[in-house]
Amino acid sequence: MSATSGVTLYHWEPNANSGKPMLALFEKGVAFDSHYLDLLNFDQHRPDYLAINPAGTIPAMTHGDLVLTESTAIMEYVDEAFPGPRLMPADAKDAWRVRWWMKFMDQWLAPSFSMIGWSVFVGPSVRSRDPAELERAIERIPMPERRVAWRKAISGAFPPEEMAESQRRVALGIGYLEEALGQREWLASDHYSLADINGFNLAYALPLSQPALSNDTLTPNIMRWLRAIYARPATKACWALGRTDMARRVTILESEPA
Ligand SMILES: N[C@@H](CCC(=O)N[C@@H](CS)C(=O)NCC(=O)O)C(=O)O
Repeated sequence: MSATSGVTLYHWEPNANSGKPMLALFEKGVAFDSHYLDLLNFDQHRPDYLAINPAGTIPAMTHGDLVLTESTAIMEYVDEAFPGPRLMPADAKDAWRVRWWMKFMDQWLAPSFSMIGWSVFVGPSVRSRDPAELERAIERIPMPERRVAWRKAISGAFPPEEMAESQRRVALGIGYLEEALGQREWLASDHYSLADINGFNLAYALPLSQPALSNDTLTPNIMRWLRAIYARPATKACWALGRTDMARRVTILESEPA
């Protein structure tokens, strides 16, 4: 997509934190220059990207001279700065609910999904590489806490109690989502909103990653919601930018309800 909007998005796969501003831009119909960074190749720690985001994390977005970081804050900026369908409800109570869900997901639920993802996908994807080369890549990471996360992922040394706590939070989060989606069509209001975009980026692979907890029998409302978001043209366009097997996992949502 070529950008007449002056927006460049630096992103990895169309999921998790990268997927949030990607999907918001597609929903708003904002053309942007897509700059794919391969997280597994440590592209996010190379000097040309650190010149844009010195923290060395993805995503980042530039709009003219402005450099924006933090995926949820970028989504809110995109919604405010560009025309197109509003993704934050005008009604105060609905807007509060959108922000409640985004806070809950970003602070409490997403780190648990992330820990599980890093232990089952990111770590195993890079573990077979030359240890000296990996160590040099880790030394270049600007944020100490990200160095710790990479070391844990590579060694597979996520403490069992931390993994158990992450699994507990994911199970609880699934329960909250199912309950909310039993009350209304979308997560936070009667209209599709940033809360749905945020939630989809966490939960799209639940029927694959947590099949005993999330499926058509146990969580029919989550499954209805995931399939409805996946069917949106913006979601299809967004996920077409994925390059790895991880992005292909979303096609589980093409299955018919059981
Ligand atoms: N709170 C930030 C988190 C950004 C973040 O940590 N992104 C991860 C990918 S989802 C990352 O860049 N990891 C790269 C690394 O740790 O090397 C946001 O929401 O944008």
